[in-house]
Amino acid sequence: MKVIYSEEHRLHFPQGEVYGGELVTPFERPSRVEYVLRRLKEVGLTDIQPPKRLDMKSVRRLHDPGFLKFLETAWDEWKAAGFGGEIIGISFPARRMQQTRPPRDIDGKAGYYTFAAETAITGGTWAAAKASCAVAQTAQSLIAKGDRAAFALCRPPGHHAATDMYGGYCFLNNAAVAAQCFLDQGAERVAVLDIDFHHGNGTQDIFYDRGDVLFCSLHGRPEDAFPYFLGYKDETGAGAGEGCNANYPLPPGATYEAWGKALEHACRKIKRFGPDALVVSLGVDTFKEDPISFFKLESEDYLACGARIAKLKLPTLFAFEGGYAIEAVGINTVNVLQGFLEA
Ligand code: SP5
Ligand code: ZN
Repeated sequence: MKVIYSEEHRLHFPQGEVYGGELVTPFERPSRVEYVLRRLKEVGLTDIQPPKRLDMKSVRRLHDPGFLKFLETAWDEWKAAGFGGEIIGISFPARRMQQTRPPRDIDGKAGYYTFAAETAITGGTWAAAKASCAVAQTAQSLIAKGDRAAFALCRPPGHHAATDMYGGYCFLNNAAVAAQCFLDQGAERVAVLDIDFHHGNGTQDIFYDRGDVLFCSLHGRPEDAFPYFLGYKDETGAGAGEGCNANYPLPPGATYEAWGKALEHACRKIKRFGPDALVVSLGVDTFKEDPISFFKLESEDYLACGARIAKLKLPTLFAFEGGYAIEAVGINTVNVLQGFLEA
């Protein structure tokens, strides 16, 4: 299995994340990727290639033009406004407020285009987000050309990024863009399986009313877990997409016993959908020692998870998402890939 990776991820390293009312070093930090790279090398997955140039066409197909312009220009506008820190939206268009008029003011615009204030934007964020998305696109093209599977070592992650909102450490939805690329190149149907601890609200949002993408997400139930406001079981899709969205919210403390059952259910649903390709949003914040999550998966469980995914016998793109128990992130992520390869 080839691995696609860009060093440009390092351009995105905010100093602060709002957590418990304090600014802390972000959980989503560059060293996460170093641990994955180290583990890949340890197990002999050494075919690691840089991405080709980003194709903005598929990005524009899924993300709003005003949102993309915002990501591109936000830092300059923030500096021009005289602010000394990183961009953190703090005012949001909440209930009964205008949600369709982006303000001119950069402070207002930041709030307009985000849904979670923990995610800061810095001078290098846009370049890193584009490189991360290019990583996913390049992995997709390897599979389109016949590879059975590929690992897109994306950073920053993507599954929280909606059509016109960033947050949850995500800016561009790498997995969604990869899925769209498969469709643009002739696939009839694509499935996205999201096994990150958090609900993939962005991916759900992007494909909610479409019948050509099945989205399945296993995650901490919204009553208790970020992003809180989406990810319930009764969200099943709309219009042509009715029945093409499946959420598996699970309670605190879930081990592989419950989680694996949900995975089994999702995999059967994917099989019935009959997709031409599978995109896996691969987060390992389901691990028992993750500092911001509440599932209790063990490192060996990730081998079983990868093996189950392999049984689908689909061309499979793994896109890296979350996972913050830094030192175990490498082992757990690569265990999914090894479980897949050895099945
Ligand atoms: C890609 C990804 O995994 N994004 C996750 C973003 C989560 N950010 C919000 C974290 C809030 C955590 N609250 C934890 C409470 C612990 N008791
Ligand atoms: Zn996550």
